Amino acid sequence: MTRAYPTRGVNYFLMIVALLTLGAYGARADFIDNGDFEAVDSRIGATNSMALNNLYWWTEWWDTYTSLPSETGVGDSWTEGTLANRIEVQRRAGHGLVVELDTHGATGASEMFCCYNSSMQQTFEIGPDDPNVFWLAFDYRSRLSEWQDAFNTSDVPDPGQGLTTFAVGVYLDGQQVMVVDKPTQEAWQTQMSSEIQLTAGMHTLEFRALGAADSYGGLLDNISLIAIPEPASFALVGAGLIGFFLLRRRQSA
Ligand SMILES: [Ca+2]
Ligand SMILES: [Ca+2]
Ligand SMILES: [Ca+2]
Repeated sequence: MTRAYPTRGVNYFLMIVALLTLGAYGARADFIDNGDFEAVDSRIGATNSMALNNLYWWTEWWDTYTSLPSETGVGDSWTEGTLANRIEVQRRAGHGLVVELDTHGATGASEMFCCYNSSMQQTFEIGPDDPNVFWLAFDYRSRLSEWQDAFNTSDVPDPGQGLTTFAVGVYLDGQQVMVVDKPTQEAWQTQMSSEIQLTAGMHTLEFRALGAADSYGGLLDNISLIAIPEPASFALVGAGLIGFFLLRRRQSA
């Protein structure tokens, strides 16, 4: 009989933490849909006529699309943003599908259709009971080596002259909140915004290619908008943890 009590204590504790976590995150941890671009279907690309679910090294590993599917198939998909001109999807080692917004244009891969700084956006809703403070996080890397191979130079493009060709701008409701421009960052690196305040209602997150439009840009993956738990929730979890360990110490003593 005495052995049953600690086990039940642990279960109650886990249940309380789960409820607090759900409460803190408004029942979902991420407000962006298909941020890793792994939701695919048979839609056909505009440049290489490749189905999105058939981008592989042994076929054609990239194409451009006017929109990308959502995970559920309804709502919250990525669509062309204010700059339009297609969303370029590529398959990259270790990251599956990723996006590069310095894209080729419509049908035909000839130079006259290359290149456009394009953009993509997603509209999402913050509910009345959701948190209002967020971090935006996403993975980024540049294509410096590939750019150097293509242009037969060891230079970093546009050194010290504003933005390089690998720059990406991030906009919330049309306002720029981040610019990432790291030409020598060729290993994937997670970028993190400072705290972002968002009121309840509809919002638009947009990514745009900046710098020169030359088909080489910044690669993007794993975009997420993470709710920051409110201090009260942290305090409750902390109090629960302290109570739990005090209980355990007393029982083991
Ligand atoms: Ca991915
Ligand atoms: Ca570029
Ligand atoms: Ca490109």
